[in-house]
Amino acid sequence: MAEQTVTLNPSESKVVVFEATPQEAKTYLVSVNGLAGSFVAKLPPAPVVEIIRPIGNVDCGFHVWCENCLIGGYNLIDDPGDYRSHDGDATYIRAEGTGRRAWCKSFRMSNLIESGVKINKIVIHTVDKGFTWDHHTMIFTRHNNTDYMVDLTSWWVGPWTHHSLELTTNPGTGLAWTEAEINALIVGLATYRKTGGGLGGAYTQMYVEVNYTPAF
Ligand SMILES: [Ca+2]
Repeated sequence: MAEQTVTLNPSESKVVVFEATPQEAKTYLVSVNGLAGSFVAKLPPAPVVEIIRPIGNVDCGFHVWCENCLIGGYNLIDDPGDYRSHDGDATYIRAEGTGRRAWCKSFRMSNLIESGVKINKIVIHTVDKGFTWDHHTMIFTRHNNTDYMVDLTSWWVGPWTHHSLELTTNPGTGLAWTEAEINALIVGLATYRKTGGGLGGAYTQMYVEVNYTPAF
């Protein structure tokens, strides 16, 4: 047990410091020569994953060319749950038209429920489909009006398929995401289509998992 002897003259005071390194998360009682007090040792909070979803359409930086976007857009890809519970062909957006063309569509996302958090990473999830024509699965995040695009596939055709993009930093800053950036997050989907008319790439669901550490 730590011990310090302090001698005081009348009207004199001194600060006495004892250091303690708690080994467990609990309340520790402190007694100094009959003076009782306490302190609480807490574990650091565990990371939490919160899902945010599209809540609005935002103009895209390049050619918008999109079936269904005019009648909704974001609410066609806000299917609840995760990528295993998407609604498939029920609601989706897709590239349309003829010829080899690029297409994109971007969305504002909901805010985090909790505040005062430290963002560890985000993972953007999408479920998309290559119809009769090949497409590329591309996801971008926007920062200061610039879109930072990541092409996740080469040309492909296939059924509804889960793709995701993990970002530990904001590509626009090269730094960890801030809470303000997440609450103003704009995420986009894009595709190329190889050639011809008919059905191109389609998206039925998109959401973002935000991994953060709550305030201590
Ligand atoms: Ca859908």
